[in-house]
Amino acid sequence: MGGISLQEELYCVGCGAKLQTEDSKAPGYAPGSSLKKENPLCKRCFRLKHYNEIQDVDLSDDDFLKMISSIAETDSLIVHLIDIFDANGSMIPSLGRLIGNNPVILAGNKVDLLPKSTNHNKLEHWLRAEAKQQGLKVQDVFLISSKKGIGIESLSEKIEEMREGKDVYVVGTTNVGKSTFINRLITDSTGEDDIITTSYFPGTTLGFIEIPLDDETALIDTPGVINRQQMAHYVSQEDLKLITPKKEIKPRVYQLNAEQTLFFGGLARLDFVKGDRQSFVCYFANELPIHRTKLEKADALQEEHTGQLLSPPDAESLELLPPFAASSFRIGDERTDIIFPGLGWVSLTGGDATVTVHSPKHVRPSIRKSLIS
Ligand SMILES: Nc1nc2c(ncn2[C@@H]2O[C@H](COP(=O)(O)OP(=O)(O)OP(=O)(O)O)[C@@H](O)[C@H]2O)c(=O)[nH]1
Ligand SMILES: [Mg+2]
Repeated sequence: MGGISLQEELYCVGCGAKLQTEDSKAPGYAPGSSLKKENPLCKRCFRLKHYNEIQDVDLSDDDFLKMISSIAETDSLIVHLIDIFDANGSMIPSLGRLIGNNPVILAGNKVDLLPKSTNHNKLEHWLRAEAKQQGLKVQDVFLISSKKGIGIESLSEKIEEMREGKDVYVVGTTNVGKSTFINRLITDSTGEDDIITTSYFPGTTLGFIEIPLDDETALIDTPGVINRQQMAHYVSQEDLKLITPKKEIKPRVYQLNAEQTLFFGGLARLDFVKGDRQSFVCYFANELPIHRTKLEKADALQEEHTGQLLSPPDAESLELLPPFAASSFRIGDERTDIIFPGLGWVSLTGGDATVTVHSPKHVRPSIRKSLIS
């Protein structure tokens, strides 16, 4: 017997893929029996939810972009979610092309990961300035934690005020927490937990998922935009788990003299080339090992020990990682953060310093005024 022919189209509540019973490798596959359930889940979501196991799907970056760019035709409100831990990597400068002239609220998610000493006002200002610099027009900026429920209430109120009875699309780069955010709103209003599938793997959501707001309008989860500059695409699943902070980051402080080097696992390296002895305060997942060495030994160490003493990367990541490129920064008196996208940042306490960052070619480092008060 062939697959069940469906009277009405059914979509997976976990990922938004159209459910089908024919091709077990394609998105939305579910055994016929599960389609009779109230909230049917595809096999991929089932396995993700229960075994934390990801099945690759045959959808390209372009397929997702095409889907998302249909938002340009709508009259709606956009919530552009970014991951404040990877703000540069998760902001979408070309958002306008995807969503047309619809108004945008920018929400920086995952604030629960920041150390207590972070100045939220400074961070908000920085996000505003960064958005402007990237040519992104936003009406308002919020800092939230979808996981811990921080800032959700004021953002919801703003959404309600600004949507003027229209649909709301939550868009963003993959993995910023769009689905977790919507789950949080569902939990707050209905008490039901974890309706939509979320995971630390990029590319979890595969289609639009509509959550009704009232009889006519909906809150819509969307698949993530894929940004090939994100570290997440160049490391194994195991390493991704390790470099993704899970709890509030505990800053690690190193007093460095010039001509010393810090390795962040073997995924990035910071050379203190020139300048006065000063503190280098490191904000990375607490599990990511940091090694200090002399600059003159750094090349050899990197050459010989990446993947062993300097790990992550594990063997699988070593195959995925692009070659390293070097960027130099001259830092003045002001407290400055050197950002390693997708990994974290290092805050320099001030005083002249010349540093060189070595990191995977497509994952470009940058600097900003320090966020610590
Ligand atoms: N610490 C922390 N982690 C979060 C937060 N929100 C989401 N996450 C985690 O970020 C990862 C990605 O979350 P998702 O909700 O699946 O992200 P998404 O944007 O829907 O991802 P795609 O569907 O792949 O585009 C998961 O491991 C979440 O647990 C948050 O506020 N704080
Ligand atoms: Mg999602």
